[in-house]
Parts: sequence; structure tokens; C-alpha cells
Amino acid sequence: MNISTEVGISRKAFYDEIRDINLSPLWEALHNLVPSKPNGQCVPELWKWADVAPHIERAGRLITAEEAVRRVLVLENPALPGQYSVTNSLYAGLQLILPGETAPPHRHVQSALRFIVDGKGAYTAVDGERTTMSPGDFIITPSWTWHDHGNEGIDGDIQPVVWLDGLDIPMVRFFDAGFQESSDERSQTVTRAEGNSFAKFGYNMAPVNHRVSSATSPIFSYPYERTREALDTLYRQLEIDLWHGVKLRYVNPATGGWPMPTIGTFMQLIPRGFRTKPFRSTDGAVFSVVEGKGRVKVGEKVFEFGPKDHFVIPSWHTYSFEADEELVLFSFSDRPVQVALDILREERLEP
Ligand code: GTQ
Repeated sequence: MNISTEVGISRKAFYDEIRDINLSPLWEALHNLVPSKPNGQCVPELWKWADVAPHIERAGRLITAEEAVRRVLVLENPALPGQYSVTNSLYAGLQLILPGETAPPHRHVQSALRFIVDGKGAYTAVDGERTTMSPGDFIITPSWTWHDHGNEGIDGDIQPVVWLDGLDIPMVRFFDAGFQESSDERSQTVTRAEGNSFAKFGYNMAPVNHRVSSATSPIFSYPYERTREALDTLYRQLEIDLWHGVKLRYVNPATGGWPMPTIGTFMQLIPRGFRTKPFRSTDGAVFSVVEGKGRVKVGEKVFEFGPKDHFVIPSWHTYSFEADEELVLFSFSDRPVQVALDILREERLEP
């Protein structure tokens, strides 16, 4: 290599020349590539149920679940238009299934969670077992498992059902590791009775010869009733964190780890009149409001919210809650991945 001072060429001309052979000067971009703190483009956003629900109903008139395969309105971060992403790593959408409809079986590498928002009595089936949905339930579709959805109602009561889908679609896209298969069947054959996996793993017990063979929890529905009871008991025992209220993470009972390998899920209770101290972390999160009314301050923005509203807090944005009524909030983030990569940071701030 001949390193002598090059004269008579501007840096700009140099950059233009080397671009032709797919080279780029790091020094023009170093501060962005290796930032002093997270500098993503994602912005906080709020989706009010009152604004969204009429359009979900319209989607229900426009296309059937069967034709759409999955009839979903995607919650897109306003700073990531056309990317079908709510943060850089996460996808969120609201899926509608009307009485009598089916959404046909398929399987994909992406892991999915369902958090039931409105209505009850729809089901999702995973690997031959169905679970019936009620508001506040957290349901898992593990990577590469056959799944389909339907709505036959419950006890003769049949109503439209809407749930929040949370998937790791952007992560799988980032790794370029996506595979998918569709089935010709209308719905998969039921091979196990409803409640089978919950009986095996939902009571702090497990089949005597169980060996962990999957990165995903063997429980596929975490019913709201139990989650709510745990939060309520802890609240009455005054185990209240000043930054989070009473906040629990869902666990895989077979490992103690996260229920899903790529997505962490949480439920928290914030007592009426409580104001949480400001907090920030590198795992941006999507929130679904289950109960109560209040507001979240995120940076300079304030979102007033109530039941069935959704909002996103991006990475490293400082936020705090105020509860006008007792709040119950579900959330999900990419925390398991950041923990595995040893890059998660969080900070409990003082007001
Ligand atoms: O229910 O399988 O929101 O495959 C996006 C992709 C839901 C699903 C979504 C999917 C599904």
C-alpha cells in the first residue's frame, strides 16, 4: 500500500469515487453508528380504542377472516411508515374474528402473543389444543407451531372478539430467517382437550417425566383471573414499587425464564391516585390498558388513556404514570433478547 498525502482531491469527490465500489468512510457516520445513547427514530404513540374500534368494525365488513387469513389492523409507529413495526424489533396489531368465522391454520418462525382486548368466546388452537379467550388473557403461539383461530362463542353467547397480536416479525426480518407454511384445512384437528396444558403446567407442577425441550412456555394461556388475583393480593400487602406500582413478569413454569424466547410480557397494577417515579429502559414496550383511567408522561408528551387503549414507549424514553383510577396495564417488549445479549439498561430516576 502506498500511503502518501493525496493532493488535489476533495473529501466529497473521494466519497463519491469509492461509493462506486461500495465503500463508505466510517468517520462521517461513527457518532451515529456508535451513539453515546440510544438514538432510534421511534416515537411514542397512543391508539385510543374509540378511534380504532370503528375501523376494526369496518375491516370486518370489508373482508372475511378466511379471505384475509389474518384480519388485523397493524399498529405502526408513525416514525416507521410502511414497516409494519411498532418499534424497531416488535410488531403489534389488533385482530378481529367475528362470530362463526375461522382463520385458517398456518405456522411460521415468528413467535406470537395474543392479549385479549374486547369480547370473549373466540378460540385459538395450537398443536391440537384449543383455548377459549376472555379479556385480559395472555396466550402464546410458539415459533413453528400450527395455529388457527375461530369464534364459536361460549355458553351460547357469541360476540366479535378483538385481541392484540404481538410478534417478533421485525427481529426475524432483521435476521432474514423467516419461513412459513399454510395448511389447506379450514381448522386443525383437535387432539387434546381444552385445559390439558394448563392442568399439566399451570399449578406449579409438571408431568413427572417432563424435560424442557422448547424455548417457549408449555402453558399457552395465562388467564386474567389469576394474574389479577396476584396483583390484587400484592397490592393489599402493600408491595408497591415506586417506579412500577405492583409489576409482575409472566414466567415459563418449566424454566423460571421468559414464556417466549424473544418477547417479555408483564402485567402491572398502579393504585388509584398513585404517581410512579420516572423510569427508562432500553426495551421499548407496547402497553394495553386493561382497567382504569390515567395518563402517561413520556418526554414532553402526555397520553390520557382508558380501557382498551394502546400506546408505545420507545427505547430510553423517560416515562411515568398517574392513576386517576386503579390501573391494570399489560405490556410486552424485547427484554429477553436484550438480556441474552447483555445489553439491557434501565434507570430509575428521581422526579
Ligand atoms: O395470527 O398468525 O397479527 O401470522 C400477524 C401475523 C397475526 C397470526 C398477526 C400472523 C398472525
